[in-house]
Amino acid sequence: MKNILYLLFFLSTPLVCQAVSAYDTNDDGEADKWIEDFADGHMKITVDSDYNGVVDRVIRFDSEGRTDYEEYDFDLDGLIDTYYFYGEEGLERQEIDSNGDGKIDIWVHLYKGMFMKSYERDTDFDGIVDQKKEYGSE
Ligand SMILES: [Ca+2]
Ligand SMILES: [Ca+2]
Ligand SMILES: [Ca+2]
Ligand SMILES: [Ca+2]
Repeated sequence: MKNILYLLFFLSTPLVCQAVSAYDTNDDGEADKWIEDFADGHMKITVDSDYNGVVDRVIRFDSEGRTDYEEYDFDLDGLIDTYYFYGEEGLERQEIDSNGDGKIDIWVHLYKGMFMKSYERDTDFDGIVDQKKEYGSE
């Protein structure tokens, strides 16, 4: 499921990037923050927050400046472990790799950007959801 979402994400992204700006925020001579402006007005910020040369944070903004996608490597092991997907009402879904094996094992669905609608978990990390909980949606 995660791969399909990813594919759609990239297919909906214009392939032509207008401009990339690289920044060296800690003055060590290596770029650690990149800002890309795309032809359709959206923007992407990529950050290497611990300056080890490996990107650990990506944030995308739509043409109106609203966040529409984020990914983080919170434990800085080089693998992205948390993804945020945004819709019209703000944050819609969070996907988490809680054991650092590179595979999502928690899916959280939200409404109105902050209320939990439901979640699914793969508690034994075999790739199959084994726990689901639904909350009220309104
Ligand atoms: Ca730097
Ligand atoms: Ca890093
Ligand atoms: Ca990680
Ligand atoms: Ca996992």
